[in-house]
Amino acid sequence: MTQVFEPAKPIWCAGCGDFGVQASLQKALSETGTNLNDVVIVAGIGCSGTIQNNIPTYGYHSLHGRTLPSAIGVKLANPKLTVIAAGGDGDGYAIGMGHLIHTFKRNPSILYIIMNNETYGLTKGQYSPTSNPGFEGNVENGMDGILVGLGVPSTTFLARGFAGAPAQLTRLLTDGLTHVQSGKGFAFVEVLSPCVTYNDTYKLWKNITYDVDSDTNFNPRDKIGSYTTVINKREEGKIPIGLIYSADHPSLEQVSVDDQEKGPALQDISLASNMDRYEAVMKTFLG
Ligand SMILES: Cc1ncc(C[n+]2csc(CCOP(=O)(O)OP(=O)(O)O)c2C)c(N)n1
Ligand code: SF4
Ligand SMILES: [Mg+2]
Repeated sequence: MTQVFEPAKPIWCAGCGDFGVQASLQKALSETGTNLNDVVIVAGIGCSGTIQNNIPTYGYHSLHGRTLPSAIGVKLANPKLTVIAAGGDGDGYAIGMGHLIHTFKRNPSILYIIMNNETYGLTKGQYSPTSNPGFEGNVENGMDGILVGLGVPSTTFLARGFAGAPAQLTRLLTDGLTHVQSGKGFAFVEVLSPCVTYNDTYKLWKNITYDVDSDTNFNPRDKIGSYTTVINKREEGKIPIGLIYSADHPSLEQVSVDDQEKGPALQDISLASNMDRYEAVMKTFLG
């Protein structure tokens, strides 16, 4: 008997930016003609990570900060899947930061969405790596994930959207999906997604976002120009949004999976079918 997965109802507070992220992601999946049976969403721990319960794709709720290594494992096992990793700024920029840098470096064709609300929403509003000084006793300046991505030579796709600008967000997620579905590598989309309960930033972000997509002098293929714009706008107190950088570099699955049409998850790995190879391996151990 075929069992059909019924998506859950979102558990987010009314007005949470994550509703906008989910709506835009669902539109982007539809606009790219993606078959939801071929999608796996690997989610982090946090309010944002519950997105994987609400969309009728395959889903995996990972450990806190471990979305990217889990998502890379799924992609390498079956490169034909569309793999989406999703989580919060705490998940991706605090406990998961080491994985983020190495994922830029490895360039697997995975779409990664960080829902940045500049706080740990699920654990009731502590400061996070992106929080401003003064928020909940924070004394440190916030970091910018886009600048981290620009610092890694093999980065291929960097964008930032805003839950309060849904048309642009849908376009960025559509472009990110197209990037990963063409096997071009890692597509990183940070979304400014306000936490209305612990850090309501809708009005502030509406005023301080700077849209590079509307700047006719801005070229996302020019790395130095992207760097300069992000740094200069940050110094002016603005947050750049839009497609910030795109480049070409071989993807992880291109350089590491022998047969992308038939990744390890699709091969017959039973002992009976692989006895010759098993015996050959054992001979190398036993001499
Ligand atoms: C290993 C581990 N450390 C800490 C926690 C507690 N914890 C759960 S969610 C979270 C942070 C959530 O913030 P974020 O990732 O920004 O997601 P949001 O809820 O804001 O969407 C923390 C610290 C945990 N679950 N596991
Ligand atoms: S606590 Fe904040 S991040 Fe979590 S669901 Fe509510 S508004 Fe969204
Ligand atoms: Mg958060």
